[in-house]
Amino acid sequence: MTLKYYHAEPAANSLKSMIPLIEKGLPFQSVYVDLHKFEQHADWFVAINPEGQVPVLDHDGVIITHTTVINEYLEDVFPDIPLRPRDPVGAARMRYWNKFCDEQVMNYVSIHGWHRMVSIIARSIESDEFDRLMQHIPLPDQRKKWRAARSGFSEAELANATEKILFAVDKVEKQLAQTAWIAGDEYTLADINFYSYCGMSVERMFPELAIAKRCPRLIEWREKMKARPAVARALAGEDRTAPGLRTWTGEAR
Ligand SMILES: N[C@@H](CCC(=O)N[C@@H](CS)C(=O)NCC(=O)O)C(=O)O
Repeated sequence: MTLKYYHAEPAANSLKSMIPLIEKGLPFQSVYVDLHKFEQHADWFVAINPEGQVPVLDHDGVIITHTTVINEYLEDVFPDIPLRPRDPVGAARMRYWNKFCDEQVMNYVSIHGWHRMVSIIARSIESDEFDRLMQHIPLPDQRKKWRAARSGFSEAELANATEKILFAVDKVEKQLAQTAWIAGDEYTLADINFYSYCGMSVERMFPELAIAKRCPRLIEWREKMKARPAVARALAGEDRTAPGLRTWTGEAR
């Protein structure tokens, strides 16, 4: 059996499926894809994932993409160390939170991350070269996002994203008043999901939101997450981001 995991820096999507691999004690080959060099759009990588995005799991030649799908696949194939409740109600609760993270959190944190990091990278590229790079991006929405990053996200888009993030942290804070972990009293993929997209970086990315004061339980939960050996190991992964641009990965290391 061989597992290969194609990923970028240990944050957001790349972190989200790396943690389960490590939690489950699965030996895997790590293949770093350098987003700073646009390797995700290179022919060799698009041949593996036609959508030109990381992460990707290759399990004995079977390619699985999209973190929530990868993580459920790992549960189905390697159930010995479970990160999904075995009872249907518990699993449904976990999936509810995964859906929330995927649809209501990921993209909004990402807009701020792109605004602070990808915009700077996108603007440092000459117009002709930028147009050439854009032609290699398979997903139309991703192409639009790269162009938006270069021209700049609007104040309204950024404010809307901040509002969504505040809603999310308040929702998680409220949940953590009732249960030890996000989807109940068990540590699950929902914790890994919210941590990777938002929990690990929200305080550092948005100091003006005074998260520690507003959401003390979230901070306590984040420390519990960071203290897990699997999470610590995943966070210690390679980071080729220029130190000044470490929007997501900075303080967690
Ligand atoms: N829904 C996908 C999102 C994957 C995604 O957005 N990956 C980002 C890295 S965090 C990426 O590959 N970005 C490169 C690009 O868009 O050019 C998942 O869950 O895996």
